[in-house]
Amino acid sequence: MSRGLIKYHVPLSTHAESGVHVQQAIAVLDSGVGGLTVVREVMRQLPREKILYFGDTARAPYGPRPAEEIVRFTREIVDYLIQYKPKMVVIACNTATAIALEDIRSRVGIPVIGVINPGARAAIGRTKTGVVGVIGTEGTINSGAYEQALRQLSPLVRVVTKACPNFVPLVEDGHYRSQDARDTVANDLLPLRGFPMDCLILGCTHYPFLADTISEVMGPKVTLISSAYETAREISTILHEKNMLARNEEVPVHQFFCSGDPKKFQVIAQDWLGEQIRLTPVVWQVRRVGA
Ligand code: I24
Ligand code: DGL
Repeated sequence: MSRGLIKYHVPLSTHAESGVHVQQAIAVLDSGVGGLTVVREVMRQLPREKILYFGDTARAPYGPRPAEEIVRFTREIVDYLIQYKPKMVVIACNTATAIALEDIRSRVGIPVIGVINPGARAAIGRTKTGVVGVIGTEGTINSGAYEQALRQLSPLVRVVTKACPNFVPLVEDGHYRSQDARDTVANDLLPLRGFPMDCLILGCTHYPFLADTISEVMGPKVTLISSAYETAREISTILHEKNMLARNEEVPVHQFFCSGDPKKFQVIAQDWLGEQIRLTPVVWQVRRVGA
């Protein structure tokens, strides 16, 4: 009797009732469109994985916001994405990682990855002088999260940090190849140039777009480290360790959510990812205090 049951047993899946296996996705979130750099790297390194992406474009940028808001916004996004039963959450925004990673980790029962540790690990693996530079938004730099991550990996490392609040607007205005961009970058990185650093972590989703200019200013001895590549490697390692890598033959259908103008999001995402995307606009239910 039990043998028959085993023979016709339907394997458990997230949608066991229907008997149809639905692939569990990797949930990726960001303050806006910058996290698409991580998405593109995951699509390249892990082409079988289904991605759910949330860009909080209505409330970006997060960089200048108080920590309390960033924690609250990140919780809201994770609560939204968790409905889709993802297998992992990736916080692709450096500012949200710096401020909310531990909070989110303590609240969900699936692996949560940020963009700070992967970049920090790459820098520690590469530095010979033991001096590592970090640039990011005000939120990221003021949190001290990079120093903490780097020191945990290598207690004697010397860390030099600098907030560069002018860089995100340069990229978003599309003027990141202009003379104005070169002048701004040269001026804002001036305080870093006296240090014997040989690695500089681009601790913000947008800075890779300024990489050529940053490299020109810092000189050929400084290796730039961007987190998108390193984070996708980390996702791959963790999914492999937990035996959770996707095994499907067919190409996954990704899904994108954004809280702001869906047309603007779609234009940037399709341009950057080089393919058509399925987009769902999200309207937050805002409850005003006293209303
Ligand atoms: N790049 C970014 N953000 C923008 C932009 C850009 N506009 C042009 N480009 N706008 O980030 C942010 C504000 N928008 C977001 C959408 O909703 C409305 C508000 C850079 C990361 C992109 C992955 C230039 C641009 C582009 C496509 C690819 C790359 C890029 F249009 F730099
Ligand atoms: N995504 C943010 C980060 O990586 C940059 C844009 C913002 O300030 O929201 O820190």
